[in-house]
Amino acid sequence: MFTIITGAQFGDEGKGKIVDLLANEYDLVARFQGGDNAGHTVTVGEDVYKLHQIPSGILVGSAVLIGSGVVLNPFSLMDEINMLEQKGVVLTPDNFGIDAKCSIIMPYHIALDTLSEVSRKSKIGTTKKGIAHAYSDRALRDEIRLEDLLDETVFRAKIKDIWPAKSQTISKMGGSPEYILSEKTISEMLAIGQKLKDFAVDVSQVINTALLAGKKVMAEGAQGTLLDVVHGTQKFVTSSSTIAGSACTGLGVGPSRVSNTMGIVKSYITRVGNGPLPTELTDEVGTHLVQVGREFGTTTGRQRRCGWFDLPLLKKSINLNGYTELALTKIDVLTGLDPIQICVAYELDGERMDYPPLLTKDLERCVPVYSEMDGWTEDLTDVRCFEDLPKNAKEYILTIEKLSNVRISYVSVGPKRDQTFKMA
Ligand code: 2SA
Ligand code: GDP
Ligand code: MG
Repeated sequence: MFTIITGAQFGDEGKGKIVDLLANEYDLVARFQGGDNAGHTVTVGEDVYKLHQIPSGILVGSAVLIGSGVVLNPFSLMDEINMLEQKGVVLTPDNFGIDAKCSIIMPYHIALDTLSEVSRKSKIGTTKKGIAHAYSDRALRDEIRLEDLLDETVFRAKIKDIWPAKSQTISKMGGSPEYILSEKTISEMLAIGQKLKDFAVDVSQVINTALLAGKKVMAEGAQGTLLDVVHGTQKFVTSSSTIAGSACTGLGVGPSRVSNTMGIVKSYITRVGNGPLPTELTDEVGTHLVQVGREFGTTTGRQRRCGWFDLPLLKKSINLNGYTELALTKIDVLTGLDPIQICVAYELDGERMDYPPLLTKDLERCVPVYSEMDGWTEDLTDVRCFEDLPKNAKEYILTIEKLSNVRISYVSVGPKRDQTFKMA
C-alpha cells in the first residue's frame, strides 16, 4: 500500500499532525520534496516537535526516509537529529535513510536566496532557506549531492569548480562571499558527511522492495498544492513540485503503485509569504483566526495571512492531486465566529466562476462569492466523534464534503494526537 499525503492549500494545513496520527499503520514514511523551509508540528503529550526535514512518522516508530526529490540542509538536519536524540528518539540506519542523490543546500544557496529576495521588486516572501537556488543548481547540473559530501576529494573538487562563479555573483549582488564558504564551513560539512554516511541509501529501491513485500508506505508532502512550482500561483510559489504526482518522481516509485492520495485541508485558509489569497481577512475575524489558530510560521515565525474557506481553490487541488479522501483540520478554531462564510465561487470582470482562473494575475482580481452559514459557540477541542459536534459544526463539515465531492475521513479539533476523530 502506498499512500500519498499532501497539503491541499498553501501549506500548514496540519500535515505533520495527521501524518503522525496515521503513521503507526505504516512501515515507512518518506519525504519527497522541499527542504528545511518546511515546518511540520507534531504534539505528543506536552512535547511539541517542529520537524523540518525528517518525516513526522519518526515519532511513532515508523522507519523514515528522505527521497532524492528533497534538497537537504546538512546543518539543520544535524540539529534535528540531535533534538530528536535529546528527546529519546535515536536515528539509526534501521529507522532512517537519505537518498544519496539528494541535492545539498549549500551556504551560498542561502546567501543567494536572501540577496535575491532583497533585490526583487515584487517580493515572494521566501523562507530564505536557499530552496530555489538549490533546486536551480540541480536543474543546471551544478548541484552537490549527498554522495559528494561523503567523499572529501569529490566534494572539494566540486566546490573548486562551482564556487568561483557563485562567489562572483554574490559579490555583484552586494554580498560578502568571504564569509560564506570558509575552510571551517567546508570542514564542518565534511564532518557532517561522515556522520551521515551510514544513512545514505537508494530510497527508490528501499520503497519498491518494501511495497513488493506487502509493506505499507506513506509519502509526506511539504508546503501545499497551491505553492507548486508549476501548478501553483506562480511566481508566488516554492521551487519544488508539491502535488501528489511529485511523490512518484521524488521517491522513485511508479504511479501504478499508488493506492490513495489524501489531502489535508484547514477549515479556513492561510498563506505565509506573498501572492493572491482571495478570501483574506484583515478585520477582527482575521485576527481571531491568527490568534486562536496560532497562525505563525513553524520555521520563520512569520504571521500567516488568514481567510475564509476557499472552495474554488480546493477544487483545483482535488484535480491536481486526485484526492481520494480529505482530512479536515482546525475546525475548533472557528468556534465563536458567527456567521461563517464559505467562498463557493469568484466574480471576475462581471462573470461568476466556480474554479480559479489559470493565471495568478487574474486570481489576484477575483472577488469571493460567499455562502453564509450559522456558527457555533461550543468549544470543540474535547469532541471525539462526529455525533458530539454542535449541529452547525456538523453542517459545516458536511457542506464542505458535499461541495468538494471528496470524502472527509478525518476531522481534527486540536493539535494533539487524540484531538482527532474518524468519520464513519
Ligand atoms: P521558499 O522558501 O522559496 O520555499 O518560499 C517560497 C514560498 O513558499 C512558501 N513556503 C511555505 N508556506 C507555508 N509553510 C511553509 N513552511 C513554514 C511553516 C513557513 C514559515 O511551516 O510555517 O515558517 O514561514 C513554507 N515554506 C515555504 C513561502 O512562504 C513563500 O511564499
Ligand atoms: P504542516 O506544515 O501542515 O505540518 O502544519 P504546521 O505544523 O506548520 O502548522 C499547523 C499548526 O496547527 C501546528 O501548530 C499544529 O500543531 C496545529 N494544529 C494541527 N491540527 C490542529 C487542529 O485541529 N486544531 C488546532 N487548534 N491546531 C491544530
Ligand atoms: Mg508548516
